[in-house]
Amino acid sequence: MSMFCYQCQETAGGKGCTVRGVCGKNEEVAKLQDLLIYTVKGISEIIVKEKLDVKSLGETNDEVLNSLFMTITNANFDADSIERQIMKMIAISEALRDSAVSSDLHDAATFKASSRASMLEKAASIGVLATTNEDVRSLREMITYGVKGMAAYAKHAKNIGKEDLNINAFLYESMAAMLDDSLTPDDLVALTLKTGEYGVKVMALLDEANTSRFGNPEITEVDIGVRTNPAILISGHDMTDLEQLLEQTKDTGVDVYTHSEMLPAHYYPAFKKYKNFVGNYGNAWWKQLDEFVSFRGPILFTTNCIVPPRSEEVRGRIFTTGSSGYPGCKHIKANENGKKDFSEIIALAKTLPAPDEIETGSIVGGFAHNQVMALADKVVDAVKSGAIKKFFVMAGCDGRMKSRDYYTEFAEKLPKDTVILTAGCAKYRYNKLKLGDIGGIPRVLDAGQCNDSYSLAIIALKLKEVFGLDDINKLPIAFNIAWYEQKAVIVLLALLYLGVKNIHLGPTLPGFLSPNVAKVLVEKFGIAGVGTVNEDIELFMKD
Ligand code: SF4
Ligand code: SF3
Repeated sequence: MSMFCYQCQETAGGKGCTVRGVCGKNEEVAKLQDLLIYTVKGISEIIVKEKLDVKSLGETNDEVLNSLFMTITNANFDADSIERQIMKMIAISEALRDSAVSSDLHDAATFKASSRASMLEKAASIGVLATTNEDVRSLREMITYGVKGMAAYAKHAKNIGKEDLNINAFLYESMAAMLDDSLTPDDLVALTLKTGEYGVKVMALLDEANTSRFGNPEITEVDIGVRTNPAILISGHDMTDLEQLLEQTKDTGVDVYTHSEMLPAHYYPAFKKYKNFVGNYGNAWWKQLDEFVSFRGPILFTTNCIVPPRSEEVRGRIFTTGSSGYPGCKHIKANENGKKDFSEIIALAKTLPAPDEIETGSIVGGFAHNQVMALADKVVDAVKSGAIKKFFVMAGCDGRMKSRDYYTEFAEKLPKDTVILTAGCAKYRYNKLKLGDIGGIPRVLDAGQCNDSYSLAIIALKLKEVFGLDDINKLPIAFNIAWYEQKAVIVLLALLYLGVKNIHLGPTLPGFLSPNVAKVLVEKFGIAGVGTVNEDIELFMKD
């Protein structure tokens, strides 16, 4: 077996990618990513064993977040940049080790590599399958994937200047624990829940970062058509990249459109002042192969999800920044003050045609916690009067599997007295359907990006309080979540930590769940997969 990865929903056969990733990740990149995670574990062990003060570890904190983020599905396919990051991490661990007193450090904390070949050789023995007990492996990987999602959100918050060092400390604690063979499955189940606890904290931190810098999301109609100016498409999740791009393009005659997970940027008041911030182009990430062709202008990836481009022409228009990367695509780095120079992208845009129109009209979103609270009386009245029978949290990711048509059909067939609460790119399965409203409340309320699932949890907790309930599970809210990559894992663990039971997870259950671990999730939390649309709606409406 040349590689092994089962971190995302599209893993081959639902079991693991062993030759090449369904995502397009090749063996070399997969192995280098495994090794990068190994360096994170080693550094974490030194920090934990030596009781180093996280406050004094500025650069290490940042590079560890970056390393974890680089290994998220569809974020970085560039072997060279992953190799450079491994070298950086080895240098960091050497520096930390020089002052260490512990003599029993794990191999992950002490290994060195000087060439790509030695890295690949090492990687062959330290990957996922190096943990032979399948339940321990399953729990270790679930925690690691949750931590990757946590790191991504922490990095976005840090880019806005917000940091909670307790989160960084937990990250070291959990990643060091991945090397500890004395931990039992029960210990690891407890650590999984603790990961969820920190998942809530990191999403709260990012919410605070976004809203304090860009204002509270508000109800917004976002245009999905095009204008006639040349334009740049921005994808991924990082708002600070968008902010800089808008500043640099504002008087240039170049328009800016969002793609996929960047759509919710339109809901923030701070971006509304830019006249060249036109609208959203296209759909969820996996449709980019066609949509980037018709967009015609440059595309800037700030994070996942990148799909390997089909043609050189499109590849030549793709730029990456932050933790993302793709071989042959220009990577824009920040300077020491965090500033990025996008002039090359803007210059390229000016030489290219305006986007082809692929649809017209608009979509509405911006229902994050503050906006929904402003409508709270209306919402509560609608529930009390019976106009709204049930809410369906359908947050999460989208993906290319045909079986995800389930979510479109589910949204279409839901009774008219129900409201969908969504966040993440899962929304593209139903956000352009004409599902109507209930007394002025739209039947699809989009809170924002996947991290804004936090808003949905806040809304649920608020409703619990308003209705005087002692248990979140007594609310008329059902959870039918779609997952794809590791940010969805941290969202899921956060919901479990908040006590949410009976979450349905689809379109398939994670390949990384061993039968015993899946059993624990079913018995302890009532986690279930999805069935047919009709059966599921009947089941949900019965509870
Ligand atoms: Fe396979 Fe997903 Fe891993 Fe890519 S990220 S190699 S598709 S499991
Ligand atoms: Fe989507 Fe990649 Fe998960 Fe942020 S953009 S939700 S899949």
